[in-house]
Amino acid sequence: MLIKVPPGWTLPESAVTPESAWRSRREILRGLGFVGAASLLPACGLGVRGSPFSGELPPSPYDAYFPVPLNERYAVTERALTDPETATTYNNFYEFTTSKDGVHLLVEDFEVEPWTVEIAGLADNTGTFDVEDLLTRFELEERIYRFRCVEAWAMTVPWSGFPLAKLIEFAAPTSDARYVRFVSANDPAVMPGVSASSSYPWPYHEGLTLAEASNEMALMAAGIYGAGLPRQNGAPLRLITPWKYGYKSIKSIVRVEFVSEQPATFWNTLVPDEYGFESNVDPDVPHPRWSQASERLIPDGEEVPTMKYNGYEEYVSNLYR
Ligand SMILES: Nc1nc2c(c(=O)[nH]1)N[C@H]1C(S)=C(S)[C@@H](COP(=O)(O)O)O[C@H]1N2
Ligand SMILES: [Mo]
Repeated sequence: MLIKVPPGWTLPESAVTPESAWRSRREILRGLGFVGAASLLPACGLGVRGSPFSGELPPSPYDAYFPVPLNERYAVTERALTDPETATTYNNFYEFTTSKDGVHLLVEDFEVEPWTVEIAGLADNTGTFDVEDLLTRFELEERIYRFRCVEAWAMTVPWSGFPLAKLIEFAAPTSDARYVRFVSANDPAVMPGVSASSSYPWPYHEGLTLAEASNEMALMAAGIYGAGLPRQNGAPLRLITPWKYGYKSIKSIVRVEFVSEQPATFWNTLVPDEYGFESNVDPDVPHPRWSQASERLIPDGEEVPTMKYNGYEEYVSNLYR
């Protein structure tokens, strides 16, 4: 069970108790037509049951780890959850295809079990770890986060996983480590997009400062909607940095490396004028080709104002003073 921590921003009166938070969330889920029998169990103790949904997701070898308790500190109250079908069929995963609605149709041969993650570089506890070792080593929790793609669409998703800070603590970086570099799987034999975009700087790679990576918001996600992460969403383990544009949230991670210099990143290498290293969500900094002042909630297309740091200013602004 998770320890209850006061929410980081003011919640409406109706959402301040575990029961009411759980109930209102169930109502959202029921409104979307996917409340199953499991969700009718009462909220237990201080925690809240994790997302009850799993029926419409493709089976995952990691389903047995989920659902996990919802951590209410990370609720989203001003907008509804995105339905799971949208979140699992409208994807950016260029290793497969640049067509968002085609990714989920191309992942069939992508094997995500067994899977190892290499912890490397400037740290005391480097090595190759089975992903199941990580999923049992760190307490898993569910968090509902806004997710904002640089292309100006947004969704709201219940991710399950563990804070990246826990993995960093486990890795024990040395005092020379100032950045964390992440690398995705890259297997052209089962990823048709790699050869189709052969001039791209594969493997997909990303980076954060060590301070950003240690921030409580940075989540290593292995589940979605109370089930194992579908391959199109970056199984078995991907990063979620919800205050940054979606391309920082690297999928299907095989390597986490502690380094002293700012690492190159996939999109910054490809189009340096359009995609920086930091990439924080900011309504006042337009993309060179479009405004970032508003965003489109998928699938309905409702336009809402973009929030600075995607609404997570209170958690992350101390990183940028
Ligand atoms: N390895 C890898 N990770 C990636 C991408 C990618 O193409 N390859 N796309 C990024 C982008 S642009 C976005 S918006 C999100 C999309 O995540 P989703 O499909 O789970 O919504 O994944 C990010 N992580
Ligand atoms: Mo994106």
